[in-house]
Amino acid sequence: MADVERVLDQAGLQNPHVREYVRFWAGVTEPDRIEVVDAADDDRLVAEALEAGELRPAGEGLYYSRSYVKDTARSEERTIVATSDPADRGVYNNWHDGDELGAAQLERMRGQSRGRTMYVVPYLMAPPGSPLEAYAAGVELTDNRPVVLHMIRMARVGIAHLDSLEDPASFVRAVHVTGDLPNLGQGTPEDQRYFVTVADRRTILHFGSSYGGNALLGKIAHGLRQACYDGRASGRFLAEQFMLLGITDHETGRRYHVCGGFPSASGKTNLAMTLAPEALGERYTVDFYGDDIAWLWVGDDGRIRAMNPENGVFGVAKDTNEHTNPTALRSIEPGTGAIFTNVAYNPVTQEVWWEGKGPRPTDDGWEDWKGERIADREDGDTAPWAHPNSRFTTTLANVPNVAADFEEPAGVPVDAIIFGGRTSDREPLVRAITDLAEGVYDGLTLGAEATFAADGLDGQLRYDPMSMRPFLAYAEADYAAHWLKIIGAATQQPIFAHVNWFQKDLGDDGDGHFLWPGYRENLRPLLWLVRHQAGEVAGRRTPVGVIPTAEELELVGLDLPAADLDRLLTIDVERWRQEMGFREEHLRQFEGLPEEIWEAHRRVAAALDAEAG
Ligand code: GTP
Ligand code: SPV
Ligand code: MN
Repeated sequence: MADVERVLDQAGLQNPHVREYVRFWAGVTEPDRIEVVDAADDDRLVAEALEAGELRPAGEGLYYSRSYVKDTARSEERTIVATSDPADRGVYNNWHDGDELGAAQLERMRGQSRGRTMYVVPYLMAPPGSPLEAYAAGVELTDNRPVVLHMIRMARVGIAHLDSLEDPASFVRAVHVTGDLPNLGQGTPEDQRYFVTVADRRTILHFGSSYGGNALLGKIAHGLRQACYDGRASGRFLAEQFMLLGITDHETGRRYHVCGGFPSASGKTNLAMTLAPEALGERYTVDFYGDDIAWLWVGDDGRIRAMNPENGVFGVAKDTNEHTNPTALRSIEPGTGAIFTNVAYNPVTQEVWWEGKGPRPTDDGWEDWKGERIADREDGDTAPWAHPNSRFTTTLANVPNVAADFEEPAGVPVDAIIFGGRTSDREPLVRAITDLAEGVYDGLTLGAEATFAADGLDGQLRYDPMSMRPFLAYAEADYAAHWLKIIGAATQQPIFAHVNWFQKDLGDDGDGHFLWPGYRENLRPLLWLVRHQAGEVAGRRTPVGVIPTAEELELVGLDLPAADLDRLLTIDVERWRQEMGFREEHLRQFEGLPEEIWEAHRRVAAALDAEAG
């Protein structure tokens, strides 16, 4: 067994609580070696990973990796939030008793790191100096080197982050054990995988994966699930699956900040990295703050402030190209240190490719995401070359439009909170909501099609409250109350809005095309929203919010069929009335939902009934 004390001494890791934690888990998982990681070790670790074949070269300072074929996305049914309080049982968090589950998980992990190295990865999920720093420190123990390389890109990594702990015992204990991936029965009744957050012990125990949110524990398990719990337990903040961006109007000199949640693989990265539409590019710029997580709190100025706790982007590769997201392509250019996972690879030319990147390459030698030579595949051209949930990993500093103040500890003031998702009918392009309870109600009733980011759920229509369904840590009714409390405490309330880039032409003779061109054009409805909030455009009042008139929407340089625009800015009252019944059923699941939310529901329903006459 590894000599824990010597390794920790050599690394200068003195925090006795961290030492005790490392010692304890090394005793459980029994690694052969222990190593303490700092971000400065990246070059050496990359070299070792290349040598070991865990990474392969994909251009200068670019790397390619594959995860095990049955380990390519988050597994929602294997993910559990456990506490000692049954009142934390929600509809979506798979609540279990923490003591019971923690003990079972420990047994599952026993001896499972034999023959491997345990990497000790101290990290911070916040810009240094953040008022929420007390909730941001963690130490991931992982027996997987590619996971370490991803953590170095996605979080701020180094033992220095442990020095500033006010309470030296207060760090998230995040243990990741890969397990014997080919023998875990993924997707069968004998499935061995469990991804557990024991939230009231600030302990995360993930076993049986090396991919994404299952394994990079700073990101989803700490940055969302644990922080969701801590935000409420402390009464101080919200942790949400939100993107965060800034808009500057160079004509007026005004600056706006918009954050918001769309379910996994539904456009957060694309929106936060977007460029202004070409015809508006002189006047507006968009700054990137974050694409997947935001923590929100009431600042000293009384406004809602937001920050991105992450240090990198774990972005969907599919359909990323010069038209849809040129900014993303710049952030993964040679020299950036980016890692591509589960895309197609050409070992001869060391290129990577994914569906929607551009024309399919014709050169010989390409391998699909599983490592099979395309030329040898039985399904030849029909099966995708890249996994639909294949991703790129790069640091925020590589994103060309990253905001100058992205590491500002005080965060940025939030002007607008938006919700959206893949909804092929009913939802208009944008509808603004000024009432707090109606805004929270809108988030709670976010209904959209699930995507390939969760195993086996692609295309299912489901409710996804605030886009947090897979990440909620406690009961939904309490979550709603916490939202009302935090946003309600602000002296200047952000405006809410629901947006939809995914409405389709589904009429009798419709061809199913997206009615809205999307991508960089998405700035147009956001501009309308911030102008509406400033009182510059009135919009048209509907039972479900205020929507733009065609004249108010900045459409210069956009050639949109009149019929499509009309549909994008119309409320189908009958379809909405039908939806209200589904919403009622959905909300009824949340026992003890604040009365304000039910009142908002009844107000919207009554307004729809009145409209229908
Ligand atoms: P996670 O990282 O999984 O939480 O997802 P995300 O919300 O950041 O998703 P992302 O921005 O990476 O988008 C995923 C997919 O949505 C990609 O395949 C995009 O091409 C597609 N997409 C994004 N924006 C638009 C849009 O405006 N219109 C259309 N039609 N597709 C879009
Ligand atoms: C998501 O699935 O919403 C992601 C990717 O952002 S993962 O980090 O794998 O959760
Ligand atoms: Mn996400």
